[in-house]
Amino acid sequence: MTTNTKRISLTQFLVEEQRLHNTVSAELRLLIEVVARACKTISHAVGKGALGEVMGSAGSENVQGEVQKKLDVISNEILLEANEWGGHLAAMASEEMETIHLIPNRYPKGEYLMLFDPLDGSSNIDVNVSIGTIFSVLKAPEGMASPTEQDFLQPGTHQVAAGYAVYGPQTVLVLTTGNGVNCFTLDREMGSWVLTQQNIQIPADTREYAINASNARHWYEPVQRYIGELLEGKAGPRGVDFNTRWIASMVADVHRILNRGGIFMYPADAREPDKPGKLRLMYEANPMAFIVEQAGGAATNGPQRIMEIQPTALHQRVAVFLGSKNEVERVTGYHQEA
Ligand code: FBP
Ligand code: AFP
Repeated sequence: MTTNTKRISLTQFLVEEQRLHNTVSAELRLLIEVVARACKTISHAVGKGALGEVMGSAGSENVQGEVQKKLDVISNEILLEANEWGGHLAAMASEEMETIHLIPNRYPKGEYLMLFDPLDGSSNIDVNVSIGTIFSVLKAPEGMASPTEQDFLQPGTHQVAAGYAVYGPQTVLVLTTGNGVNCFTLDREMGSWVLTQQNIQIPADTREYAINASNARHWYEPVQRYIGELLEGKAGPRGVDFNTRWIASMVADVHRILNRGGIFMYPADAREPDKPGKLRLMYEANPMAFIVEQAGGAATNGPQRIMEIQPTALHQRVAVFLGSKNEVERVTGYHQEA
């Protein structure tokens, strides 16, 4: 990984990506720039906190029956508005909306579909802990007249771009177009994204893991076995002590792992046997899996590679194990044995 690069803007970076890789079209480049601009606006709203009347509940529920925070709703609107008019998208889907959002007839339509979680880490919004935005871009099927939900149900391997923004002590944007992973930091004075980390690589080994341990009594055997080993520390099979890190914002936990390794887990558990985990395949797991794999890591739902799952519903949930390759392979092996 290279740090402290000379000052390269997101625009310059994307223009160069377009020249180098035929997978990055002018439309895709402009789409990413629009998303990045929307993330800047969300960052500004998040930064205002109590001064901006953006805190607290919006008094509504999303399709999953979760209480929406004002910032969830504001961020969703910012992303929809920013991306409607550019002509790059055929339709959008959001974790906060029941069904897909078509581009209004007054605007031209493009060849891409975008899915997003406008504000990830809801429980941290009101307590000034890092939160973020996650997005995933797919190609719309060729010859499609008007997009339907079915057009979005493509496996993660079909993603042409994915990224996330973290609104933390700094605002950063992490991006992949399938050619490695790069990170941009928001220069708040200049209002521009500056390339600050190039070709990020996740170490294959780690001594850090992230899981909500309060659910331990509900975990299935492969997770019990794996975490049991980590807790044994020096006496366990790895002969080293492990450290827990759980921020409860997937964006922030993944960002830490991207920077110094680790394994993030949100398993399915015995509380609701029909519910395969908490996180959403299309808005959270697929884009994060794409980023993590592009950074040399791995991502599975236990037995299977996340990006190869054929989605069956827009808001489908999935178990998630991602990060440092050797640890993900180990816990994946335990699921396959079971
Ligand atoms: P939201 O979409 O409601 O924010 O849920 C996703 C999430 O906040 C993840 O970012 C995070 O990893 C996880 O839920 C935290 O879950 P828990 O509340 O069990 O710690
Ligand atoms: P520092 O002063 O080195 O940051 O340590 C304090 C602290 O980071 C505190 O803020 C945390 O609650 C705690 O340490 C975390 O400790 P673990 O490393 O044991 O999780």
